[in-house]
Amino acid sequence: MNNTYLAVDFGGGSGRVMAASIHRGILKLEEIYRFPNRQVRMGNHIYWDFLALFEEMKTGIRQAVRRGYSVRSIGIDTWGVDFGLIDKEGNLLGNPVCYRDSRTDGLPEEFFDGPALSAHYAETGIQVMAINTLFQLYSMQKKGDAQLEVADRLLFMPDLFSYYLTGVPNNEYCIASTSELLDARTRTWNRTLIESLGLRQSLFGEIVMPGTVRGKLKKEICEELGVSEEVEVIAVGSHDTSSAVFAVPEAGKNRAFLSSGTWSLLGVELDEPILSEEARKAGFTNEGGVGGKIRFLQNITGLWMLQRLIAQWKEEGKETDYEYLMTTAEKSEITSVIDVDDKAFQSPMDMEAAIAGYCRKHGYQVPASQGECVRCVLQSLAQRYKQGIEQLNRLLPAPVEQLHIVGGGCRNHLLNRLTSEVVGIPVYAGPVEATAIGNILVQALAAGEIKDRNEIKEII
Ligand code: LFR
Repeated sequence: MNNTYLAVDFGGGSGRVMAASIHRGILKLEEIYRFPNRQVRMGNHIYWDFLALFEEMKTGIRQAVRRGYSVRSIGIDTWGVDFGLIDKEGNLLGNPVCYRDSRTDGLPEEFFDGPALSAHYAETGIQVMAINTLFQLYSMQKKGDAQLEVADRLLFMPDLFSYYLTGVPNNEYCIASTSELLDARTRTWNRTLIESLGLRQSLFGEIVMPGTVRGKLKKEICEELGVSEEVEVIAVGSHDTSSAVFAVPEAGKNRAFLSSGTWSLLGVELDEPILSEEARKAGFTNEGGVGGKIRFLQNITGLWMLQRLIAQWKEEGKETDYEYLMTTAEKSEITSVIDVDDKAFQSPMDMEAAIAGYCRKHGYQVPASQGECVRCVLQSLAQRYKQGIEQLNRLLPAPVEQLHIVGGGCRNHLLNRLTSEVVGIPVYAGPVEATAIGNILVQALAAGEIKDRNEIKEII
């Protein structure tokens, strides 16, 4: 199979390598390889296992080759904000730390006083969140982390994978925008902000736009993977959400997207950022999108809570069959609605206890069964989406008329139903593989195989 695009998509819970080709408006997509992405608690930190992930990516590419795919290009996307630092020789200085690590707790409050916050938002357009790169770097700087002293370049996760495939260090625009270190209007590094952090400007390199070439595969990588030396790594919307949003059909106006996975990203695509105080106060962020668009969205704690519950129940030897959990949740009559974005749910050791504790504290009915617990989480998410849409409607010139749910989470029929019951506008679900599709569309555009994303009529 000639002219295959490979999408390597790393999510917070798992990663996958997908192979795709396009023929007369039909996009054929095959999942080649899927692997877990585990967070490692070690010493005082939570890390990503970068080395294992890099090996898994190579395994996936090799398997695609073994299945007879002739690779044309590769696009890589990952979750946002996290990064690795490399030295002059290209050595990775330490495993990337996970954004759920507590090293940034309380730092936004320490870094900004009130008025500075508004000015900062007016420049970066990014919702201040402790997980963001800005605060991760601030925490390292405060502790005098030796890595910063010897670092030559900062590479976000997709940049890092791309670097070790090509040997070319660059920062892709969409992922860089999640750092809270870019200027939303000029779409380049906010050099003043970098200076105020006391960081060397040279850490932050060339910003490449989606659709451009990041680099060719290194010779030794080609040999290892069995691919031609002509294979290029293309800069896609390398923040997973930017790829997912790019896969949402464009037709029709006033359409909001909900990219549903570990996180729920709810918002709209705009041509220019909204940098007002109202937008900031409502918790909106202006992230960089493919094609120079802005993803104006809220970061909502998504299916993370459910993922943690299931992982925990598995360890405890309880029932974890998805259908069973959803059926019992459907029958459950608990009415408790929790604030899914509460800090208590960010990375508790025991998610079930965190939910019970929250309900007790607020005088809500405490879930007494697995079904009630799941129901409580899902209806809370649905309510949160409703609130997000109301907030969007207050900020946009015209109200949202449809909600388009994409990503793995759109397979959760109960959540879709609960959402459509409360939001009061038509809800459409799919595609599930939006991130991989968005990733591939950008590669196909770069190759000149399609002229715009609406050319794809069917996905198999
Ligand atoms: C989703 C996502 C979100 C981002 C979060 C943390 O996978 O990329 O967009 O806010 O992960 O990086």
